[in-house]
Amino acid sequence: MSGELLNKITLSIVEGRPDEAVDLTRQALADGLEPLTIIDEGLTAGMNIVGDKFQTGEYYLPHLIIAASGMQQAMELLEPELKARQQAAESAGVVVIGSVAGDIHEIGKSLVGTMMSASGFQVYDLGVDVSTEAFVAKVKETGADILGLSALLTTTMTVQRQVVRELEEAGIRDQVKVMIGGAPISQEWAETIAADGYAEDAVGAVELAKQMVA
Ligand code: B12
Repeated sequence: MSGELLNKITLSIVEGRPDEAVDLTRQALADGLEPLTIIDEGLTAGMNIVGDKFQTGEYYLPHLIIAASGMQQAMELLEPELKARQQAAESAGVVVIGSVAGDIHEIGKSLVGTMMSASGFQVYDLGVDVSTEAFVAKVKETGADILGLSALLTTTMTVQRQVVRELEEAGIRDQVKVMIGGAPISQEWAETIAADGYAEDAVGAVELAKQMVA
């Protein structure tokens, strides 16, 4: 039963019906499905198919925009549920997060921020297309323990390296752990640019953040 509902959520994203994605998400929550299951096996599964279709030329930019709108509206229902389920410990640490300059993909970055905040971290989400200077300034201002850098494009991955270098030049590289993520990112890339860690998804990001402040 739940598999069928999750498939319907995936289809509503792939076929561009945002209102239906929201209605089905509401139904899935009412049926007792876990928010993370709905995100991973319903919504994100749909976004990945949309991305593949875009890559092969079957879909165009408007398809991506409509799919993103469906997922974002569904996330508005899911975020409070995610927060309610996490056992927020006493302040786990301070996190600054954002999508790097030139990158306007925000859904995954926001999900990582929400999960961290639900796990007790104090999160400063700077949004998307964040300049390198703004990241460095916010780390200085907040004395952040962790800086999270999201990049969804192969062209913006390199900006993650620029931020790491800028932290070095500002003399604060050893005061903050840099965590990177996004679809094209890998552990190997983290090592190449001397970041402190990489996580594939929001659950992994929280685990890594906990290890980083331990
Ligand atoms: C939705 C979408 C868009 C939307 C974004 C809307 C929004 N408000 O966010 C819009 C339409 C704006 C868009 C635009 C473009 N997009 Co786009 N987009 C996507 C799509 C379909 C889904 C992304 C998404 O939201 N996924 C769902 C979330 C939950 O997953 P996620 O983002 O990967 O995040 C998870 C992990 O990566 C990780 N994570 C993410 N951030 C971080 C940060 C940290 C610190 C950590 C630890 C982990 C972490 O955890 C997250 C949660 O689990 C992807 C395809 C794909 N499969 O990724 C293409 C994709 C990323 N886009 C692509 C492209 C090419 C573009 C455009 C250049 C298209 C164009 N011709 O204009 C523009 C670029 C705009 C820009 N300058 O940024 C390509 C990138 C190819 C490449 N390798 O560079 C992709 C891969 C599609 C494809 N297969 O071709 N896009």
